Amino acid sequence: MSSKPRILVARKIFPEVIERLSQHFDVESNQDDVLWSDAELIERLKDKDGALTTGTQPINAALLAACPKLKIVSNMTVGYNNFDVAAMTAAGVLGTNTPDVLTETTADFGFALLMATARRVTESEHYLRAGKWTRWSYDMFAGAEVHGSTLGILGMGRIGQGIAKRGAHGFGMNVIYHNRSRLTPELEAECKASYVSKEELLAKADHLVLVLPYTPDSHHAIGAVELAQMQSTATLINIARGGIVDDKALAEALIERRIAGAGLDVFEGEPSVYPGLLQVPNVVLTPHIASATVKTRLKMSTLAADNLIAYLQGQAPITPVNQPLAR
Ligand code: 8YV
Repeated sequence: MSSKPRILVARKIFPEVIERLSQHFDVESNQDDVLWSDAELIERLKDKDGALTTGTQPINAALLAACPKLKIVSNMTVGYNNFDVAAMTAAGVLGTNTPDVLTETTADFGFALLMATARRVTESEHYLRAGKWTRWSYDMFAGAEVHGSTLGILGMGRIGQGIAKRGAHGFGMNVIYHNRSRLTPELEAECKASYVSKEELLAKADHLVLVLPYTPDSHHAIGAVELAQMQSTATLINIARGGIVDDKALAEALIERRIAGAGLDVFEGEPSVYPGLLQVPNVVLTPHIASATVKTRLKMSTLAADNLIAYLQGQAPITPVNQPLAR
């Protein structure tokens, strides 16, 4: 029997990363990309020392109790709301994520979604594809201005700052933000961003981008009440997590044109999408692809692998999210 630590790779990833992991570990991988139930995941993980996960596998007290050998769960994501961090810490299990390597790529996509929403790119493409374009008219798909407008950012971590810089420096936007903690004066100057209350952010943003982590506190942070505080000409962009927006309230606001449009990369209960959103024309919908470039996904999976290799070889993890208690 091999003495290498045993790990599970829970979803299909780059073959070269599996190859690299195999040099260090006994690897059970899911290159067929089967979607396992929670019970199937536990069954495969119960004799493993580590796991590489992709953010959709819940790591909770029940799983931890059933997997006594587990030492590390390495998420190939920056957001780790699939982790019950307190339960992991108590069980002596390290969690790691993949910050930094996806910041610029995800900020690029936030901007792509903002521009597509403001300038009604998908709505007008659907019209063209349906053969409805027969003549020019002065107000055909007239949208909202991007350059020189007010960019609001809710959640001002690394990705929020990346979006702020694109808006301020690239498009001459007036950038306002709200966050649990205020940035340092140096960072505010770098991002050309001003701190405002959440109320002011909602009232003043022409384009409001959500980039905050999903926690019990941020559940439905944007619901009917908040949408009512936005301008009727404003757009809402969510590249953070489903569940931060109340999708039903948003669909109603879009139908009634209480806001002008929305760009959504994430959905509560994804990959299911609230049916009302599919019926609304003034919304751009993408299937959680903000970090999806080949280079960035390779960097994310490599960092996730490096965390496993370092920690299971007795070294410090590169990007830990907790400090597990001794077992
Ligand atoms: C992931 C993400 O691709 O990193 C994150 O937090 O949302 C994306 O980059 C996604 O979570 C995979 O499940």
